[in-house]
Amino acid sequence: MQIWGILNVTPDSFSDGGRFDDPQRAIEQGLALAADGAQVIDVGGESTRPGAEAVSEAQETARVVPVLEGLHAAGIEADLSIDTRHAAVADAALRAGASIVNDVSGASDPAMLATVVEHGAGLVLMHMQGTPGTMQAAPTYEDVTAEVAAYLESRAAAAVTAGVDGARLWIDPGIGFGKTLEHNLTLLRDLEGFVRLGRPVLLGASRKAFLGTLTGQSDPSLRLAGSLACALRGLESGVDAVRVHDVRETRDMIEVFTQIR
Ligand code: PMM
Repeated sequence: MQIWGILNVTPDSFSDGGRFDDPQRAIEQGLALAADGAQVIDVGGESTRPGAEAVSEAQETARVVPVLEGLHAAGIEADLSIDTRHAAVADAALRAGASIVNDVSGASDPAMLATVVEHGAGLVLMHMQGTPGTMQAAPTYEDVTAEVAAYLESRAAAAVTAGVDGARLWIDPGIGFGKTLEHNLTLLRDLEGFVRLGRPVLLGASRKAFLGTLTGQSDPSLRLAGSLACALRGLESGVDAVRVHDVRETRDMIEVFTQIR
């Protein structure tokens, strides 16, 4: 199972907002995540937490490009991913050294799939109900697992039709994006169903709010244990990668569990 390290270059992400909004510090953090064992560094310039401030595409691009260029110039061994919903940002990021687009909106920008194809990039399609501003208001599903899986299959089919390389096309159930606590737990319980869809699966649960609900830890940086429980569940279910803040701890957990097994 791969580890994708999270590098948010935003002033307001829920867990690490403001820590890496200086490009030099962000580059150092990206290199540290890679040294700790991340195979992919996922760079994001727009916070998607509920109620986050809107940023223009120009601002988002200006945040991520120097960091991607710096990591690339430093000869980082990890692959670089750009976490964006905007094709113009993805295009600039792919020119700056990224090779994967991580799109929490399932490639909703009409130009996104063509941009990914033009660069021969990898693509993550994530499920979200609603938009970041409204998604946690009242998430509803008849059958969350079936609906999320059907959405991901239809978006993946559209991506393949557009010419995206099927071997580099990831799906992600989108823990916390338009989901109640019960929806998140159901999706985590049903991960094998996503693995059976036959595409690489990425799981992102690190430090998310539902872990605070379950443990009483309101400070995201104190949600490591809950995050590791989710990563272990991902490992057990056969997902291909976990997207995490705490790379070294996750790597150690995977190493120990793998040796036991
Ligand atoms: N979660 C966040 C941002 N981007 N991308 C994918 N593919 N999956 C996720 O679960 C996901 C994501 C929100 O978390 P952050 O603010 O810590 O980056």
